[in-house]
Amino acid sequence: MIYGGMRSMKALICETSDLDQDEGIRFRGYTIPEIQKLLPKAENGDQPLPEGIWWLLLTSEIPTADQVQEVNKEWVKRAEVPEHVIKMMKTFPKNLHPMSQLVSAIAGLSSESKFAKAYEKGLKKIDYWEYVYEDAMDLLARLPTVAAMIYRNLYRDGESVGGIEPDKDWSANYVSQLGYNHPKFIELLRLHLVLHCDHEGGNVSAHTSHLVSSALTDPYLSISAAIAGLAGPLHGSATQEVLIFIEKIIKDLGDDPTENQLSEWIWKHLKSGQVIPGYGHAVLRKTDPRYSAFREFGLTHFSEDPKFKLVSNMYKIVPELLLKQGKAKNPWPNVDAHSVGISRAMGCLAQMIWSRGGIKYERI
Ligand code: FAM
Repeated sequence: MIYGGMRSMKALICETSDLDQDEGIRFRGYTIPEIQKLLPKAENGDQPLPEGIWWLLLTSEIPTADQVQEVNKEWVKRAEVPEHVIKMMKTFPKNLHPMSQLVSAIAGLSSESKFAKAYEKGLKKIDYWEYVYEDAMDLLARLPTVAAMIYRNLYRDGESVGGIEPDKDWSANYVSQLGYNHPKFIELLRLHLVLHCDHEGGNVSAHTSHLVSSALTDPYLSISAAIAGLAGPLHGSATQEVLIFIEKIIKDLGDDPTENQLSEWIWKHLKSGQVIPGYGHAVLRKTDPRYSAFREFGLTHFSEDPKFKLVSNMYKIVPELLLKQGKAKNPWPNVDAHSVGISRAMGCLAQMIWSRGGIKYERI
């Protein structure tokens, strides 16, 4: 089992979510459709606000609209990014991958860690979780601005991201800092940030932050380590791999290939020994319900988009080809087949706060 990557070895406790191989993820016991129904939405919005999933992961209670407002007000108050991190990000070269930039920027933010400062002054064990909570709130408040700065530095010639607008929620602020404002994009980002937030404790990014923070490394450095794990093409960067994969198909076959053309192209790709990004999973043995939620959103809002239709056709073709190849235990799409670091920080930090309530230094 160790050589096989410790698949299904029960070795971790996770308070915040539970992953069943046939049903998929439950956040504090709630399925994705339940979350979409029960969590507060923005005015005229149809997707849950990420501030609400953060409340749920931390407390196991469905928040009221006022409580969600409270979270957002706190994040608006705490959103300022220190000058030395902004300066550092401006020096990054264009060939430094955005995930490498995010890892460095979050590590640079550890100058602000209230946990590290309190620990130096003799913080009592019983109080660890409170300072991890403070750092978690400060980091989540700052992440969208950091991510938007990286995006603007790389793809918009370093244009200013602008300030945080107090009357906007976390997602709406993030979208405008990226330089967009389409209401459907804001809704899609809300869904994205909720669905990617947590996936139990055994995946690479969640386990990395759990392991690193068990040494009482501050939350900023622990999340920086987690994002390094998330940067792996078999994990979070599979989303980028999927985009590259789709662009390659479009380059070779155009954006409306027949099912036969698509099948032949993908089979050739498989036989070349490469993986099909966005398919398979180490635990799931069914279609990832996060994929289904994104697919629903696409069918509702942009069913005629050529790339959406191509992804839909892959859903008809890829499982059969993976079964035909006979290696993958799960031939179905995972979340990346449709859409990551900002959101996963919520789950890692919520687990970290609970772990500092009593889980010790990990040493296997
Ligand atoms: N395309 C081609 N081959 C695949 C495959 C895929 N989508 N999924 C699994 N396989 C292969 C796998 O490489 C292994 O081959 P070898 O025996 O030659 O090493 C074989 O099938 C058995 O693998 P498995 O036990 O079914 O899956 P694992 O638990 O080893 O790996 C994944 C799970 C996710 C790493 C694997 O499915 C994969 O590489 N998928 C493509 C990359 C991807 O989409 N990753 C994102 C996963 C997502 F959930 C996330 O973490 N965000």
